[in-house]
Amino acid sequence: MKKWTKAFAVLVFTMLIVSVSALGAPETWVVGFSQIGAESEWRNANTFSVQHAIGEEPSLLLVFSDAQQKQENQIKALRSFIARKVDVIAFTALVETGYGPVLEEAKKAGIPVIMIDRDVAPEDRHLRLTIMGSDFVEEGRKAANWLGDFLKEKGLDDGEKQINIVELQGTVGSAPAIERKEGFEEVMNVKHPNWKIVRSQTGNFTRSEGKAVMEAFLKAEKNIDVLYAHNDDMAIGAIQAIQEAGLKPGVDIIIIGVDAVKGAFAEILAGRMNCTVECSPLLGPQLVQAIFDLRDGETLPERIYTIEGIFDQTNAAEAFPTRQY
Ligand code: GYE
Repeated sequence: MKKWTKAFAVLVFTMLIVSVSALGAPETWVVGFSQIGAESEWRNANTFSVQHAIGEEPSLLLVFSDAQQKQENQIKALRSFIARKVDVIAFTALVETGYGPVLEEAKKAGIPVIMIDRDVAPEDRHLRLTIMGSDFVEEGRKAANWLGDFLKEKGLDDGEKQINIVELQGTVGSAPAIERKEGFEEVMNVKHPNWKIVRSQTGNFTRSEGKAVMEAFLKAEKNIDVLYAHNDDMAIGAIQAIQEAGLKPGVDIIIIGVDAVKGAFAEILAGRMNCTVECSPLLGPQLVQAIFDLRDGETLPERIYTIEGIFDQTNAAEAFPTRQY
């Protein structure tokens, strides 16, 4: 082969390789994920799920930031993602309000924002692309409906005598705290006029604060029939307080939590807790799917809900072995 023919053949071959690999390999996307902290079993499972799902994808690069329960840290992280021109932002809002300006900045920079788990306030929702996660209002309704059925079945509610409920709320101003309260109260107001929330305070979704607040409730109230905790960690903390006060959790006081983490299953199986409403933290795979759809130019739905159940002493033992978190 003449020299120039050889050179030409090499050139054509190289061009072929380059174009084939450009066609085959997807463009690498940088994903900025702003997590709120590590306050509960749920949160740790959620962080792991996202890190793991993104880590498995060679065409995605994760930039992770933990706000340690401080909104200002979270806003700083979002601004650094924008400055660094990430391709997409995934973010859980610690509380609903206060993110308008930074979301405007992301929009101006042309960076799509996918909320996972906790949404921002209704007036800022036009600034983000979609939200994926649970229906917290529905979780509150499920908790109240479970309680209604349970009390009826045990003959503990004649519809007249007051049922005294104490409530451990999640982080003040966060979507799950607002909406789990709303859903529970909606059912209570419509169907159970004799139920009364006699005390309600935040335990910040943590075991330690759940315990401390329950101790205060027990000192202030003589007759507590039910504890409704906005998450399992607070319920588990409260169980300790109830035991230390010489009462039997799950028997003297009916206990309902939300999340369905393994710790709650252990309490239900030991008879110290009565029910947990499932809220799945395993959002990583669906986040990755949404990012791929976006990269492929597809339009994402406005809301992506996870499908969830409810567990009590009738089905916890059967479900326990297959639980992933
Ligand atoms: O229920 C709680 C966590 O936002 C749904 O936050 C989440 C909640 C979850 O700390 O355990």
